[in-house]
Amino acid sequence: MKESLVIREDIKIAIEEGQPVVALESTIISHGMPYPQNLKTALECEAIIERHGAIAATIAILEGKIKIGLTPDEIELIAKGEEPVEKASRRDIPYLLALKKNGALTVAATMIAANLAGIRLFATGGIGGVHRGAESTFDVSADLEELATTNVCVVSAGIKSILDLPKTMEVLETKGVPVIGYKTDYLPEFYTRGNEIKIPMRLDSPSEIADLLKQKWGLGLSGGVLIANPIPKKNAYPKETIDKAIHKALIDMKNDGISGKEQTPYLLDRIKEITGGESLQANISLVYNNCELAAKIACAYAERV
Ligand code: PSU
Ligand code: MN
Repeated sequence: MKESLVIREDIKIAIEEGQPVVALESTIISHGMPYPQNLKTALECEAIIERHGAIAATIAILEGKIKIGLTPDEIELIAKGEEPVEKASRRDIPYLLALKKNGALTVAATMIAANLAGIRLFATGGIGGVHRGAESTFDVSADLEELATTNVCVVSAGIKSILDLPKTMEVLETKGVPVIGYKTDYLPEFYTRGNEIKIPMRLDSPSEIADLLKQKWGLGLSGGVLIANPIPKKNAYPKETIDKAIHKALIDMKNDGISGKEQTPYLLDRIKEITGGESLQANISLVYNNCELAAKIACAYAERV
């Protein structure tokens, strides 16, 4: 129902005129980072996108409406978490709309909302994927299914390294999702640049990526594209240290009996504590880097439409 979708006026005009627009998610604000760093990061993401010539559209569900383009006050509401804001993926959208609740949207849900509005580019941190131990828990993020079906290009620092990266790559291959290494032959591993898992496709410029998107969707090959953009060298975390922190966080999670959609927020928070806050700085830096690239791709794509 279109009345559930509320697009900010300037964004609506930009989409109609084919100007570059980049979507931003809200789970990363509410469940991915602590206050007040989350608020500062969310606002800076918008500023980076605008400095690179595109319009930023942060997306969430507020009082039962899917809002494309939040105001700074609305971003603050999500960042503070004083009012209940649920982490929402595809399955949660109708429930939140029917009950007029608030929801912070995951990668999967943001792709759905962006696609409904006609936005093709989306910047995030790292996507969800196949959790370690999924062979017994069956815990596979709905982000993968969404990438298989919804026509949005997701600019990420790869798959969050708390997950099982080789299994996630296998699922993406099965589902026909192009995973593109940006200026790299190896899969970026979120907090680190990655040098172990070969990535099958590499592109070196925003305009090449825009060409790929045009080809894919022009042919009617539906589904998303995942851009894997390594964290900037100066902010990359030492691989051994982060691996140890992830290992410890996974053990703590088991001991604390955390399961389902609580897992990712728990792990990100625990890793932040174990690393004395340094993982958060890395996370913020990679998100900024993705916003910049997404804006550049959006501009190149807009020239081709
Ligand atoms: N990237 C980040 N931090 C995050 C996320 C991505 O840097 O918190 C969020 C995204 O919203 C992604 C979600 O969709 O984590 C994955 O959750 P799950 O594994 O429960 O599907
Ligand atoms: Mn899950």
